[in-house]
Amino acid sequence: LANDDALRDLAAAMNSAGAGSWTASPLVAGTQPAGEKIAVTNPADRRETVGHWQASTSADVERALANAVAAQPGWDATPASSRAALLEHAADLLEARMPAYMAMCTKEAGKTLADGIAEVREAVDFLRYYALQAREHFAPIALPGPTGESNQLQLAGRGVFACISPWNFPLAIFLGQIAAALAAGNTVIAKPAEQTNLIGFAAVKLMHDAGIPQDVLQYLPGDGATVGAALTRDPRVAGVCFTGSTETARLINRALASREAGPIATLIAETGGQNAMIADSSSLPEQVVKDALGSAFTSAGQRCSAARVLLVQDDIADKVIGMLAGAMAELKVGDPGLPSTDVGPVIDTEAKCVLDEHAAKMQGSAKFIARATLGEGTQHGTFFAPTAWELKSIAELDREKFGPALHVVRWKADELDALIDTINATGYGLTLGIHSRIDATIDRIVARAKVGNIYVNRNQIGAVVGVQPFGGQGLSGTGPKAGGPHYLPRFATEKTVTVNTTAAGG
Ligand code: TXE
Repeated sequence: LANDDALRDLAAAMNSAGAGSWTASPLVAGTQPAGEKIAVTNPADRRETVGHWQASTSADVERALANAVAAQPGWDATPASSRAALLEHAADLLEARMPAYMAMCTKEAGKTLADGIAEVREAVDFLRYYALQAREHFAPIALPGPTGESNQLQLAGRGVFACISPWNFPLAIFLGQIAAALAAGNTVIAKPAEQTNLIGFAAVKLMHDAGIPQDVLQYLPGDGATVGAALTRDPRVAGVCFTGSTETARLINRALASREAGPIATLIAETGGQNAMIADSSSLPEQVVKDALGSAFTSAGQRCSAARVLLVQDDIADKVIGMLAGAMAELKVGDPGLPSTDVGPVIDTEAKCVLDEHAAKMQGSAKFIARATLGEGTQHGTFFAPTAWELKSIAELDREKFGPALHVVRWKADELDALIDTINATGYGLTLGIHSRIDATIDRIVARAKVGNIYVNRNQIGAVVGVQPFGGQGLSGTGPKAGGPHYLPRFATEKTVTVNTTAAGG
């Protein structure tokens, strides 16, 4: 985290970044927005209007698709190095405009300053990484072959990609999806989550400012069930890149499969998790508590990588639970725009209701451990105080609770394999934390667990682009991993060109 002075400077810059006057509308080449204006309120104080957005009409969707189809061959023919240069320019612009984008992350998505910084940085990293990948993958590959023949493998764009993204990383995931699809030679129609239209609009504007043509990248804010569904059922869409809930990924899969015309579309989906952190009796309780707290409550628990269940071996469980309760009492929950705040609001009223209902259910069935205190001025926002309960088994949890709710389960030495099997049996396979100082135990868990990202003796959170490719398996996603070397090729088609070099002119 930056030091307090740096955060204060950023906060000051953010406050002059125009909150209240932000607007968002569809960005479709050749059209003027016509939809009704809808107010956007601040999750930390629902009385504050931070801007307005206009939903896309069906005419916008139609025009965007026609534009995207027409523009794709030209974009695909643009050298990969030129496409990469535009993405790199966008990364430079984003860095230069950081305070304004952080301000939007705070005012529209309720992000703390630390989360806002991380969000902008990750978006910059995605832009640069996929630019690098485009330069690397899109150079033709010469393949060995018999004398008298040359063989070459080339990559090309698939066509039109719909990028459908969530609200929890409204800049990083949103721009990451777009950057990968564009880098690979596709034209893109981007649909943000309903909760973060202002950030999505500003991100697409930035890409246009960087030189991405307006018909190559278009922006369609609107409901998933209308705008999102219209895109996924349209035969002109060759691929969908989606991050969000497992249920929506299934709906999109079904929509793509039931199309009777158009290409067999590609779906790249990254979905939720039911993530566990395992701590055995050799682990350091201080480290376990610090990492469990960081993983479960950073970003108000609204990260797909967040630990939802802390599984502690019984002989250190009392100590860990006691320390956890003590640490939770220190958490500062409140205005995300203040440098001292650890945990901000959850995204909307619906998310808060789901968490309140979960808390009511836990009250009847689980043992209460601790609840953080809500700070001053939180009564008008959608806040849920970070809370921890003790359960008898991980199987008591039904689906992922996307917020600052942590569950602790004790286990005995002879139960380790069964424990991993129970985690695997949830069907999700996103992240897993291991705290142990015994190499054989770590290796045993790593080998048996069916998950995408494993974190050993460290904070189980996020991933560094290009260093820790991120993504799950099973109910958690299709792969390939975002920010990894295999991601970009999935957005492309392969062409093998075989030439008889002995023929006249060959
Ligand atoms: O996701 P949705 P929500 C998980 C997490 C959370 C849950 C719900 O468990 O509690 O998802 O979040 C668009 N056709 N994650 O409700 O509904 C929608 O408009 C096409 C995990 O926000 O799946 C939005 O743009 N598109 C996660 C996007 O899908 C449709 C991040 C996601 O919305 C559509 C966020 C349809 N029929 C939530 N219906 C992670 N892995 O980080 C909706 N959409």
